[in-house]
Amino acid sequence: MTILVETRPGYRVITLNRPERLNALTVEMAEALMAALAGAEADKTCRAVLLTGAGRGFCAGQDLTAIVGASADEISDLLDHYNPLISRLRTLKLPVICAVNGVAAGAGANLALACDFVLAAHSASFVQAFARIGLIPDCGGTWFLPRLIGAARARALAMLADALPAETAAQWGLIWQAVPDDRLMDDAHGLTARLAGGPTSALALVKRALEESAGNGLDSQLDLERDLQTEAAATPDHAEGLRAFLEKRPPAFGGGRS
Ligand code: T3D
Repeated sequence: MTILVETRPGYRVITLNRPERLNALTVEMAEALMAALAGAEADKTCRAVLLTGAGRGFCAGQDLTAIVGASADEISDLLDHYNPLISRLRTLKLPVICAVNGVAAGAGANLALACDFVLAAHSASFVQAFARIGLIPDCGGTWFLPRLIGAARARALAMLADALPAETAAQWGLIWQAVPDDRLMDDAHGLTARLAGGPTSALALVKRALEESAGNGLDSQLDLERDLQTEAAATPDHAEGLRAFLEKRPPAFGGGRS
């Protein structure tokens, strides 16, 4: 099995599972990931997703042994499998937390960056390895990098292909947090459980608003916020949030979603 899926109360854990190749990506794996994300979204009891890797690496990007001898067209056809996966992560109506347990290279780094929260172990690193093999960052790398860390740092990571240690990645704002190795999975499960207990529909709308902001001017974004706020205001979780405030107790969000 190239991925493992585990159900926890309120959320699912998806583990990339080719540890002998640092969880390098294959088409089969991308398809399994797409199916696992669809399954998580279809399950109304699932309110968040945690993505991580088995073994000492998170994901070493495209499995290079699978593209030896492939034509340029065959290589670019791979993106027909990977691009939908990146889009799916961005539009999934659930928070996705990525626990980067080791090196995240090439498409593996950008798979992590497509998630809503990235927590990385101090020993982990992020490598836009593409230039090392004469390719350009794909799987959203050229979109995520300048937006997250600015043009100068994006250019350096993409063109030099040096490994960026997790702690620097967190200082630069590329990821949410770098944590000691022995705390990574506890912290990642804690964050995922916390988000799974949140107002699921509102969190999905936050995700959409932030995503669309990248292509909007302020006036368009204000219009979008009004539309999405109308949707959020109609959810039972909004009513519960207000009741909890007035009753001076923590909210118990049901997370119902359409
Ligand atoms: O255009 C397209 O559509 C194509 C898509 C492209 C998207 C991409 O992701 S391109 C970038 C592909 N990834 C890379 O170039 C990274 C290759 N890997 C590395 O540079 C290094 O392995 C790492 C820096 C990630 C980690 O180094 P290290 O020293 O910790 O581990 P290692 O010894 O190199 O790797 C351990 C094993 O995993 C090793 O196998 P072995 O010798 O024990 O049998 C190694 O060959 C294997 N491995 C690592 N990365 C890949 C891989 N096998 C296949 N594909 C890999 N990407």
